[in-house]
Amino acid sequence: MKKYMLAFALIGTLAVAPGFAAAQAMDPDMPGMQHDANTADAQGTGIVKAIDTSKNTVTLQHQAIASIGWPAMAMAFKVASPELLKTVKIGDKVQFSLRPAGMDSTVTAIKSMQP
Ligand SMILES: [Cu+2]
Repeated sequence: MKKYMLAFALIGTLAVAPGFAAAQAMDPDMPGMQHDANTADAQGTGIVKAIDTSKNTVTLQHQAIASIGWPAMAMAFKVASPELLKTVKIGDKVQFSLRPAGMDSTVTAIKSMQP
């Protein structure tokens, strides 16, 4: 009896392992995984409240961003490139693109809107 149970246990392990490995290998290609930042960027609008070139951040009073479920708020964002901070000034109304990651979200593009 013990021999049979061991055999079943081994067969069970062998049957499950390949499926588990395949599922893990497929994860990066599953829809909804945001491994390609460009296609996942959210769009927002807001007003520039502060610019910090030493920390590479811009503080935005932004409108709600429905696509990622964010309410309107003021917060500091890292910018993808220091060059982005040169294109806007405090008080500007801006459109921006965002790579969403909670409080670590990064602004990937920003431009002043025409008044
Ligand atoms: Cu925010």
